Amino acid sequence: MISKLTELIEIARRKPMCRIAVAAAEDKEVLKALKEAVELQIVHPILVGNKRAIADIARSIDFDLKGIETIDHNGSTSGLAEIAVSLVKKGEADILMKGFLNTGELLKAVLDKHNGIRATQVLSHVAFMESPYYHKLLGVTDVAMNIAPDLDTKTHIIRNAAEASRKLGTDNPKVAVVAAVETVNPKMEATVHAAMLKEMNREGKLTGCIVEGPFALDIAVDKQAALHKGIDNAVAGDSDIILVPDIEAGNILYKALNFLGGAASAAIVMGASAPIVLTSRSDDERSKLLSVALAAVIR
Ligand code: COD
Repeated sequence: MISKLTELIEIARRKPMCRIAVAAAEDKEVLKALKEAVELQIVHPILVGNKRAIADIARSIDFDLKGIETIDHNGSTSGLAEIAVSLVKKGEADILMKGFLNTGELLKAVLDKHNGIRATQVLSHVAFMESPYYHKLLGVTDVAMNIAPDLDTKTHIIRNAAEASRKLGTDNPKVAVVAAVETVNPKMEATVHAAMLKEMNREGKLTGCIVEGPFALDIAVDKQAALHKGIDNAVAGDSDIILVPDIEAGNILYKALNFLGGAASAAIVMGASAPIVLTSRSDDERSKLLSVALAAVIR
């Protein structure tokens, strides 16, 4: 079981190098992360974007692009996303990475009915967080793709995150479905969904993980807080994955952990024919490198 994000780099280095298609590669943090990933022999990039801008940034960070393919595209960012996605579709790349473009634009190209790379019913994002205040990696899902998932979509989000967690070595990940409270309140949809997801898990309709909830966040991550509230089960205080109610709650939790909580993170989108590195534009180079390593480990 992986407990520190840096282990991802060690594991990725032991695997054969993979090819990564980067949409809108003209981004300093993206290129810095790729430079390091190349030096560590984790990936071989194919850069898509404005060739001159890419070359200028590469020069400024001493990234030697010799032997690295750059596909020059100066048109729309949606066209650029389509080119990067097509490289994965044609089997010329093993990982897709978002550079300096809008998340929605890349995801639309990924989901396109004819030219996209959708491989399962629902694609979803999972971020693995390493917090100084938690005893293991914590998967948080979905903080970046599914906006307001219904119950069925949440089952797929759990499946995708659990699959990622299993690939990191946690056989039967513990999933906490979080809400504002730990009791079911019909006026709070997240609590109703949590109870239903737990029931589906008990009935064998949602397998490969242990689902509990509704939990307030403290119960999911702090055993003492859970015991104090009279909740004692395998998931309380020892969650591997947190399922958030919607993108707003998730994105705020993710950024609070990163910017206020001293956490490090690695994140990908699961459910496409290749893992997608989809870090936020404000994520630093380290987070981007860790996400590339995560994708290389999971693919
Ligand atoms: N998985 C599989 N198929 C999907 C998914 C999904 N998660 N989402 C939509 N689809 C399919 C639909 O079934 C439909 O067939 C087609 O795609 C279009 O569906 P729409 O019209 O709902 O989707 P879009 O193209 O308007 O938007 C999809 C996005 C993923 C772009 C959208 O949900 C989105 O903008 N998400 C938030 C992205 C974002 O801004 N993140 C910011 C945080 S970094």
